Amino acid sequence: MNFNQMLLQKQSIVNKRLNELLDISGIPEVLHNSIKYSVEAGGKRIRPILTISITEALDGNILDALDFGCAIELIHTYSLIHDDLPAMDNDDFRRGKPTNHKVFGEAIAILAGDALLNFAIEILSQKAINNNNLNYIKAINEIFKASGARGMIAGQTIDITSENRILSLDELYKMHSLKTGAIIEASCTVAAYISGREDRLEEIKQFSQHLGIAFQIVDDILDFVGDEKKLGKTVGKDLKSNKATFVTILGLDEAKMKAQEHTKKAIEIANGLDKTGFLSKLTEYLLVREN
Ligand code: GRG
Repeated sequence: MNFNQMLLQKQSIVNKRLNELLDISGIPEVLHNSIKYSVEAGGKRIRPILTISITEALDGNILDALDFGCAIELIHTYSLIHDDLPAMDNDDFRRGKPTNHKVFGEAIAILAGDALLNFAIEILSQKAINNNNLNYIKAINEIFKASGARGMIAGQTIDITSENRILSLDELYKMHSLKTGAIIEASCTVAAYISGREDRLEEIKQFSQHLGIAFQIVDDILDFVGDEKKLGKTVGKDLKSNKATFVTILGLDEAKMKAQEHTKKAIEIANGLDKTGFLSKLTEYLLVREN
């Protein structure tokens, strides 16, 4: 199997498991539809694929890693639903489809995001109970530290409160390392806990930090270039609002160079982590992706 086939296979495994996890009774119909609408709207499933791939490389339990990764994907989806709300980024499209609040209204979109976060906690705590495993509790702790007020929510707060002020490059790094980087890092580090390989934690952290920065720089570049395939974004919005991005601060060429540098460093570490080469190819794919 080549890399693209492996990626598609992993995406389809994640999608199937997400489907099963969300096939629950007892939820008001409109809420269930709203949750499924956003989870099934697509997405690259990068975070769960990182969790599964690193766990595989460390000889950990892949099925448990799949559930950890899917729970992280639910948290990611909640963050996107809330980020799109009029009170936040006020976006009409996400993943090429109308945003959740455009279809279901703001109140249901807020509740769907809340429900997704709570589902994630339910799925993960059930895993820890079933396995009676302290390492799983440590992994859960990492995930919610990363998504909470000292992680993703801190980053989102910095982003929102700095709207009328241009951030410096250091501030931009800091904001993104919290807003996007923390969850990407947790998607990777949980693999060390699931596999009982805390000895690899530092290496995985280094890998995920380079990957997270490269990922965000590429996101800014794609936004800037306004690729036609990127239907879910308002092209040029950041430029019009004078918002700092890696492209507005560094310029397009230097931003591309920085993304390449961080990708190169991530790949060097990935080669030591995963002998199959999938992780380094995934890292390369994130650099050259078109959405
Ligand atoms: C509302 C608490 C709260 C937080 C929102 C992550 C986030 C914080 C906002 C998303 C804003 C954004 C578009 C950031 C750029 C990087 C990013 C996270 C892109 C989307 O992630 P992908 O590319 O998306 O993995 P898919 O659709 O593939 O899942």
